[in-house]
Amino acid sequence: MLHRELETVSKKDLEKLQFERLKKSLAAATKAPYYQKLFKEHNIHVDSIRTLEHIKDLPFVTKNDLRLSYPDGMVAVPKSDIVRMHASSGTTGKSTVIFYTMNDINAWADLLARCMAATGATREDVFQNMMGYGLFTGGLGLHYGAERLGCLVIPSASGNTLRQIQLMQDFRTTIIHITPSYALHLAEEIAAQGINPRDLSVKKAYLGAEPYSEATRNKIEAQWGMHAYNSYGLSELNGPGVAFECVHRCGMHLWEDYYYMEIINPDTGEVLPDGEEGELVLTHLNREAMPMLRYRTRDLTRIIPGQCACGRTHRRIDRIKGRTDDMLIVGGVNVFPSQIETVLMNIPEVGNNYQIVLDREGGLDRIHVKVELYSKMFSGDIKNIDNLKKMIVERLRALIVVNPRVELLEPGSLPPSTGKAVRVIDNRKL
Ligand code: DLL
Repeated sequence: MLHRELETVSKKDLEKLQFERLKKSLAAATKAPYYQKLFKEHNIHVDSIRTLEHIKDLPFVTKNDLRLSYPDGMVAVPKSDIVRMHASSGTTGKSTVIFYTMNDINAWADLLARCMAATGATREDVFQNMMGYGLFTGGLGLHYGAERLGCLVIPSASGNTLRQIQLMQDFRTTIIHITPSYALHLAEEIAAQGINPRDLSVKKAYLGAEPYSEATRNKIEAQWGMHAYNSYGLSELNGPGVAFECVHRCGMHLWEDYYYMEIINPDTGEVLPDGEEGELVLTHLNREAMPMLRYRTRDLTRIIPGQCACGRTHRRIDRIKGRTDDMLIVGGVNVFPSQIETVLMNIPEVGNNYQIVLDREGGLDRIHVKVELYSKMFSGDIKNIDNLKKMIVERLRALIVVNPRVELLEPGSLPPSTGKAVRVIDNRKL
């Protein structure tokens, strides 16, 4: 089926296609050691999944399962069929690693070309990709999609602000792919160069990889004089391209021929009806190397009832409202407070209390870690404190990638916990 037919497929035909593809995903999963063990433990026979509804009989998969099956416990194809890997942002070492066959890469590129076309992008567009290239899925994911659509792709990656501006001016960029926080920062930098971002040729921005509000979208659109489209995805489910806004920009079409979606009550696991807010759970319907079955995204959203004016039948999800775990996204990088805690608590000089403060300065996210030390540390040499600070910064940076500001404090400086400790103070106005 062509994309247009697939995008406007009837509910009945979609469900038929989903079920055919689900059976393939299940058959593929039985080749992966992780699922073999899981199915055995839960006494699941994939043949007993005889309708889409039966998907509820499968247990959920979590990020922790991926970590435990590191590096390749979820791989369902011979190693020689794998052509690429990516990894979830933020963590180093044993993070969540994702593998792709050539068919997976091609299907993903097709999907991203579909997303871009839904926003009105064409082969006439100049696409400047300001997302990180490398293990992060944001850069290469859209890169291949934009090429497939026939755009001129500028793989400028993130950072190097002055060069970004130069490229936008010299090659008359029409679409940018960027995190919302970098879009805010870049607009300020452009203005600082005496240029009005509205005078550039940028007409569209694809914003994603981190949470942001409708107010932030409005601000970015006003600063740049363009339309901004919300883009959602996660590494475990390929990366970007899971859900994308069309020209109507009223919720993101979740591509239901690629992903089977459920919204669950995060506490009970019960599947909720359209319209109710809960946690998004996704199942791959056409993945060879590493099919995810009922993956708990931890992202909170709802299915927007009703059909979109564009005529696409794939249901839309609302802007992500938050997460059911404590993962923070700092400048597009995923950070778990528990990782910071582990680093701190492995340092003997560190006392009992610490606090993580997040701020947004000039559009950029800053992470500030306040750490109480044991009192004996303050009676000694100031040089020791400096060295300790350097060591904490280095250890944190090695783990969470982003550059933290570390402040060492005397015991009792931070408000003592009177119940559930408030470890994270997020001052960013997302
Ligand atoms: O952020 C993939 C991506 C790249 C999406 C580029 C869009 C654009 P991860 O690093 O695995 O993958 O982080 C995934 O980021 O579970 C959400 O919590 C959050 N997230 C992604 N897009 C949005 C969005 C990429 N549009 C995690 N709104 C997800 C809110 C988002 N949160």
